[in-house]
Amino acid sequence: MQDKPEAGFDLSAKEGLSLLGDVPLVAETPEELLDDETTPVARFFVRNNGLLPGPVADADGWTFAIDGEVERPLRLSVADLKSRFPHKTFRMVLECGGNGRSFLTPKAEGNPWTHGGVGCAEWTGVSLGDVLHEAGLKESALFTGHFGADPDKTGSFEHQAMSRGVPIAKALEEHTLLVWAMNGEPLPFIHGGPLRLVVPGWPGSLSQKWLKRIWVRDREHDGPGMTGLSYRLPVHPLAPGADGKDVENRIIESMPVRSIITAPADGGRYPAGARTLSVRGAAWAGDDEVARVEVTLDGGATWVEAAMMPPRNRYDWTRWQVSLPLSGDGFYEIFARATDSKGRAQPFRAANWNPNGYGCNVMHRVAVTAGPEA
Ligand SMILES: Nc1nc2c(c(=O)[nH]1)N[C@H]1C(S)=C(S)[C@@H](COP(=O)(O)O)O[C@H]1N2
Ligand SMILES: [Mo]
Repeated sequence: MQDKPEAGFDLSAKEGLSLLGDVPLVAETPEELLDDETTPVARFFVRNNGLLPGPVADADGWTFAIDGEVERPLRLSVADLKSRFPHKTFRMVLECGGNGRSFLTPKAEGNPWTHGGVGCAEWTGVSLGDVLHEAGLKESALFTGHFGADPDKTGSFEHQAMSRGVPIAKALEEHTLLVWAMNGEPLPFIHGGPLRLVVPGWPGSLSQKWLKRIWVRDREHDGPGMTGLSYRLPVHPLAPGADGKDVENRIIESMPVRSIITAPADGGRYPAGARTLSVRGAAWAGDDEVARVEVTLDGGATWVEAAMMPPRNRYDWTRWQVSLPLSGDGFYEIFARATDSKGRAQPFRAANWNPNGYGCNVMHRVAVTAGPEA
């Protein structure tokens, strides 16, 4: 990933990502590079909505504020977080709300993610709830508003590139973290270092990078990314291509169930006579659990259930693998379908068209050939 590096960031630190946009910087991970149990930083997708904030010399000295509907507004440094609150490390999925968007027809507005706007890293920090309790939530504390240090895409520091928030119950979940380390290393600048939020299971846009402020509010937050059609889905199914402006919609909370095939890679070749196909991947389901993953080689006529590795903690992804017999040489299309603990499975065909293209969890398809090309 070398083309047109954005000023201030060396893209050579990332391996094999596909650039979807350079200013703001947006890059996704090809599915076959998501084959690690824990996604390495070098393979973790990047999604910026604005430009980068200025360089940071002293990570522990970075401060952020908690204010609004609290008894005691706080200004804390990363060093304060490290010394005053219990440390938590969880491996958790971070996924862009638009992941899968490119599979919608007609094309929806926004970055054309395939299935690679996702990664699963070990995040270390403190529970946001522990800090909110220290600030003392008033009864009027209903919602959070998140603010970062990055300027918007015109370079203006007066407007937030993105400022979203969650109902207070989500903010108080143990797994909603203020994070300073990723995979055991100081949180990289491009991923929001020195300090970011990780709000697992919900759209990645809630996981504010370069965190400067959490405004505790007495109503739903209304920053950029909270109003209009942003992160909203129509309540009643829309005809594909409709403008969706005057219909009832609701904000996306938990992300839908999804699986990706991380091996083999699309276009894989096997020697003539190969009779076993070993397939593996990852699956996750927003706030819910993955109940099962199944794989088909015959367009869904028959399915084989994959073996799943137990997730390490809530919001971790589930790694899965399965060996399938091949009846002979030839061309095979592999589809993987995950089902969540509420019985919802991924569709074969992109459904729920919406103008901004959120929540498209259509099944991932990988094609391979055994023996000579047919
Ligand atoms: N300050 C700030 N935080 C942000 C964003 C941003 O543009 N600015 N983008 C959000 C979006 S849309 C996503 S999907 C995730 C991506 O996190 P990553 O770049 O570490 O993968 O960051 C979120 N946090
Ligand atoms: Mo995103």
